[in-house]
Amino acid sequence: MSIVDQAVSDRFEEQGYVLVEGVLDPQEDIQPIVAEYAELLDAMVEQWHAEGRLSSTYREMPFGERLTEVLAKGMPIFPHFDISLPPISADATDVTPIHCGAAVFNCLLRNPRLLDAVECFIGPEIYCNPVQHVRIKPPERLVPKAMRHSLVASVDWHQDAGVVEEEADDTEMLSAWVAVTNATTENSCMVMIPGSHKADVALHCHTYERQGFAGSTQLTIPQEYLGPNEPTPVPMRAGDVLFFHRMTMHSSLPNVSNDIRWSFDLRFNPVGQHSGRPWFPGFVARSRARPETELTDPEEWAQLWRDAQACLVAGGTPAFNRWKEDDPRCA
Ligand SMILES: O=C(O)CCC(=O)C(=O)O
Ligand SMILES: [Fe+2]
Repeated sequence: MSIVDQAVSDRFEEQGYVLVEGVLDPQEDIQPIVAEYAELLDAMVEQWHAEGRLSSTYREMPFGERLTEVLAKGMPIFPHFDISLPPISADATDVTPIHCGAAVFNCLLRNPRLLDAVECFIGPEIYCNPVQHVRIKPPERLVPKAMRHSLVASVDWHQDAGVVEEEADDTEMLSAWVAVTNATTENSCMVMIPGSHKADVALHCHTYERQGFAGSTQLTIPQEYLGPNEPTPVPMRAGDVLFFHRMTMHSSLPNVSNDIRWSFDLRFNPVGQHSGRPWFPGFVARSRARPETELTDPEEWAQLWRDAQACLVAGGTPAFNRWKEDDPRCA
């Protein structure tokens, strides 16, 4: 029986989100991804140490502590970790880093168990939408204030439809939030507003108290637009996936624990629909009708991002932001 049965899809329809337990296998799926990031962190730390920017390599520390230590020292590790370019493409230069690793591609984006579940929600023609991030959140108190952006610290109320272009409002974009570590109310789990997906795109305002990624503002739904339903935290175990609708209002809690919280948020939509960030490359992750269109090579995926980057750098900035900074409703 599929892990997404009728009860699971009914819950998704009703609440706008549903937790599916044990989608990823700790050994087969999660371990290679963790190893790939450990290698990447190691390479960056060695480089910064060799350049004299770090006084130690912290080689003896476990991954989470080492990452936290390096961040606390002000090293900008997150652009090297993320699996997308910065959302505000003006920030992309020809040296903007991005992580397009084989383990991320094979064990996550094209993970057959994950795609089986995705197929139950959006059907068998599955496009891997390029709006995707890794978020490894250290204990918030240990992160320098200037670095507490949305990949590192808590995230305020928004809908995923609100952070992509308007042309994707009708795209059946499914968000898949994958827990690499356990996520708890102490370490920054997600908080969802049940039923909020039944409304339209709500007003999002630029907030200056919280940072988006790479110098952008964070987009936030003002309190009075959140509706009457009680926000519900969703604790998860490593390997679980939280699926949610593009209109579901959600946020995440601050990490007040002593350890990192690690997730990937991915998005999938039926092939042929607008991605919402057309200057970024998605790919066909599964097609039952035309299997020959599936992208199967992680190197090709990496090349798509390099090509997109070159294009952005050469062509200037696509005007991306549906929310005006001077919207009078946000005053
Ligand atoms: O992981 C987080 O803190 C927020 C993630 C999020 O907003 C999303 O997955 O759409
Ligand atoms: Fe989101």
